Amino acid sequence: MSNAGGDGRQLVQFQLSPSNVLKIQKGDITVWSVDGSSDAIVNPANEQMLGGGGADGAIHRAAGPELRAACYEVPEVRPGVRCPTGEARITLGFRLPASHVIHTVGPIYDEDKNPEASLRNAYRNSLRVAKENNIQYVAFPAISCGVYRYPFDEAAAVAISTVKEFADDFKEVHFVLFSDEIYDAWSKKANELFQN
Ligand code: AR6
Repeated sequence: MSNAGGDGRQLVQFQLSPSNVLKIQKGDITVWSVDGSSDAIVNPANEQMLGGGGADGAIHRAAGPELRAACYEVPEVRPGVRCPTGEARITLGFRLPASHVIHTVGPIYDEDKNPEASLRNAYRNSLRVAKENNIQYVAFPAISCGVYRYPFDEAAAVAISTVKEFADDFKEVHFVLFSDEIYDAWSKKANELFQN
């Protein structure tokens, strides 16, 4: 682990494999980008995939109306559902600094029969879609930790352990977290999981 900020900036990083770094930072995912050509931010969307509140709303505002149009083109798997819970879809990033957006749907914590499995699927399928599209840098928010009310500590364990499975597949995976509380939960869990 290293605190790469060194100046009080909230950023910790872990070398997951010789080629892959995990970075946990506080920030706004809508301004995130590493190279603008093979980077993707993950959007914690809903099954309809046409925008909403929280990070989804912020991402759509920053990306411009082209993003909604691209989402609209994603075929429905059943009426009103473009991306079932736990699955992921990719579009371009349009006016965002990141080249792509991976839309995934996390579980509604109180309603999902197995929220842990659904959250793990959301992370796993986002990373699979990223890999299939030759994305080298991926940034996640804390999927389901807002409107969908997933407890932060439990979500951190699922998020970080799932990213670890893909240690060899990306140059960098980032978590870009909006609040101190979530940033603290993620950094604590990563310290636990990567302590050797
Ligand atoms: N950058 C990074 N994280 C953010 C940002 C941002 N700009 N804005 C919010 N967050 P949420 P969910 C954090 O509610 O729980 C939407 O209406 C936020 O503080 O965005 O998966 C969708 O359309 C929280 O920690 O997503 C769905 O209907 C985290 O992102 C539903 O909400 C996720 O909170 C999805 O709910």
